Amino acid sequence: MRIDILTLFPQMFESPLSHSILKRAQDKGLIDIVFTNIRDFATDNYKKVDDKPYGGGPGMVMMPQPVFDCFEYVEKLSPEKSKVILLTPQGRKFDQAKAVELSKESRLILIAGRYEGFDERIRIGLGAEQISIGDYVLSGGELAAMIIIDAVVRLLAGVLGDEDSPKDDSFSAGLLEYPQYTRPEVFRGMRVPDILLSGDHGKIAQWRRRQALERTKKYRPDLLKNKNTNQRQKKG
Ligand code: 4GX
Repeated sequence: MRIDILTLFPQMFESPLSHSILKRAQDKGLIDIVFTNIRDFATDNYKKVDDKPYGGGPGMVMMPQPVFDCFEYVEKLSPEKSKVILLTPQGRKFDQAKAVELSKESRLILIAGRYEGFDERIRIGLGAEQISIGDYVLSGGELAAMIIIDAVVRLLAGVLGDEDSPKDDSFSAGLLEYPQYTRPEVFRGMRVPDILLSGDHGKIAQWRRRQALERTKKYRPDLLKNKNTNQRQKKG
């Protein structure tokens, strides 16, 4: 998968992308992440990319010209068909189903904006899908883009080892995970449940399913309510 990121702050991505799974995915050549700085497409001497809103009001708005020029340049860098994503609070809320959907694309172009927003013509002109990572206001789209990259890349074939297959994740079954334990058997007086030490794999699997369901009921009942709806949506 190729991932292009249009941003005013490419350095913000350096640390998250150079550790652990995201680093390994790049080292193995499973993903190719390319940054393009929107500011490089500013045309005046001050490299200006924002301006005052028409009609007045506080804050600044991202100008259409640098974003359009940057986007058109990036699109031509590679021939694959791409899915264009704009990070914004007004987008559809990102979830695991969307991560799975995006993991099937061969190329993503993520646009991370700054300031109080984009000139509306950017939204209209680029034909981008708008995605929000949640109902809160960030100071820019960069962290949102990183969250999407992280959730998507770990789903790509070959990125995770066999042992930590994404099939076992919370949400892949629409439930939270069952409780996990590792050594020692007793820690500060707290014992590992006997069933996990029994060696009865059938019983263990049954216990885990039950625990996952109980936990979901207790902590995230909304997931159970949405479960049928989500499945119906998936089937179309
Ligand atoms: N989930 N923000 C984007 C600036 C902006 C506004 C409108 C383009 C259009 C956010 C979120 C988020 C704050 C990122 C405003 N750029 N992004 N930014 N929540 O809050 O994705």
